[in-house]
Amino acid sequence: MRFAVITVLPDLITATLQQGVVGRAVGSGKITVSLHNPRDHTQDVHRTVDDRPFGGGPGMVLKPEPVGLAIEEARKSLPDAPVVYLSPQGRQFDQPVARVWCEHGSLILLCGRYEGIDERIIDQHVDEEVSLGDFVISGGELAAAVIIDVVSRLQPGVLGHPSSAIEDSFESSLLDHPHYTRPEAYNGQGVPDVLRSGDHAKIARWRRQQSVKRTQDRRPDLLLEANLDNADKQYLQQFDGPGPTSTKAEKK
Ligand code: 9D3
Repeated sequence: MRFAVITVLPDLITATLQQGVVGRAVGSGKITVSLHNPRDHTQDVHRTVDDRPFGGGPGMVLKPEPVGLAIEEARKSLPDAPVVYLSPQGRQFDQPVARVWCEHGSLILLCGRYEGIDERIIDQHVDEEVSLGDFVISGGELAAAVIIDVVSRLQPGVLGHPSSAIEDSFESSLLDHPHYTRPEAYNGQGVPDVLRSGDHAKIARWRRQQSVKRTQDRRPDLLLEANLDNADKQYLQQFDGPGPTSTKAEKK
């Protein structure tokens, strides 16, 4: 997978590229990331990348020419990559979007700063606009780092164990089960007996039930997408309250 990132703050991306899973993916050549700074495409002594908005108002806007030149530079090495603009106005990024982007083989990630980028850049260069969610971050760089991480994890061989990629939350539409390690007692709290029983079928069943119950409690929206089997459904039934259609009055 090949990424190009257009950013006026490249240092916010480089930390991600040097550490952990993404760091190893870069080191082994499974992903490549090039950085393109609009400031390197300015002509004036101050290397100006921003200016005041037409129509007035607070804040600054990224100027179109340096951003456009940085995109064109990135395009030379990734001619077929869609240009993705990270912005609060985009549709929300999720695991299915990441899987589709994997198929492209390359991505150009465009990071905004200040109030945003001149709209003509979006009209002329941007294929997709995505947001991480309904909260405010100071620019697109941390969002681009998240996207590089998510998409890199989907590349063959990037995760140590192939089943890790499949078992990741949201691939199965179920939340993860709890995890425990040594010591056996921490601040007086023990570990569930089943995990020390050595009965691997029983452990697998317990973990599945924990996942299913947590998903029902915390993310019932995900449960609609999950493939629950009869054993899962039967397990959940014990937590059913007297629903509105099962009251004595309505049963008649
Ligand atoms: C005044 C209105 N704000 C827009 C909602 C101003 C504003 C806030 C944050 C303008 C730009 C930004 C910078 N944010 C991003 O570039 C960004 C972002 C985000 O803030 N939240 C979630 N996902 C993303 S992706 C890029």
